[in-house]
Amino acid sequence: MLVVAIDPPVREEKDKRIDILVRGVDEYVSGYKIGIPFLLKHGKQGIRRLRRLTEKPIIADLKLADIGDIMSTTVKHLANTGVNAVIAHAFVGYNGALETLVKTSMVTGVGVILVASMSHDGSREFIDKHIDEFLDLAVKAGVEGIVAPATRPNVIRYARERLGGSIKIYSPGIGIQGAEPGSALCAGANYEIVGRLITGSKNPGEAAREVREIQLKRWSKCHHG
Ligand code: BMP
Repeated sequence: MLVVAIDPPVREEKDKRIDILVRGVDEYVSGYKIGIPFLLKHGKQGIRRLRRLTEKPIIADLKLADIGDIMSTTVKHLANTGVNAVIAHAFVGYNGALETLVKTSMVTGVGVILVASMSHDGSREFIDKHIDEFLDLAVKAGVEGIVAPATRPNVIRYARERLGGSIKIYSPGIGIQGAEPGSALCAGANYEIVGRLITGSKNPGEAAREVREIQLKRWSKCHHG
């Protein structure tokens, strides 16, 4: 239900910070999402260290958007680090791009999550205008999940209706970006991605526990009245 985004931690003072963060939040989370800042700062060694700290899934949010061969090579570099999935943009299309990425994913076991819509306002300028095509592409490519924004729950509801139940929805935008914990889950998301609300807290473990508690309360309210 809760995926922590480590971008890296905002309050990071020393490398030890990641160890402290993971030890504090691990029991409350379903997985971790690491971004390009994490990779640039800590490298593949950092991902391997994170892998040793947790058994939960790790998503590499590289927002891949390239020709298939380059995306495939990138995933092969990540495959031996313990990463479980990568995030890619949908707008690159299937032929010569996502088709190759998905084939590599089958060989390496690194799943693919596609960006169907984003949490910032500018997503409406271009990305959201193509949401139908992106959702169809997610089904055609057989990806494991999509990203849809907690900041616009109507987009999550639309995606859930169109996708049915088999593709997971990962939803960022909780906390600092304005959405309430649990609101995306109520709209049909499987996971809420939360970064700074937890990583920027003095006590990340306590922050994660609180987010989880609010998620559960809201979720049980919207499902059982
Ligand atoms: P935060 O909870 O601190 O706002 O972080 C949100 C995380 O989700 C960041 O890692 C960001 O890269 C990611 N994200 C997002 O905010 N909006 C999107 O549409 C897609 C994302 O991956």
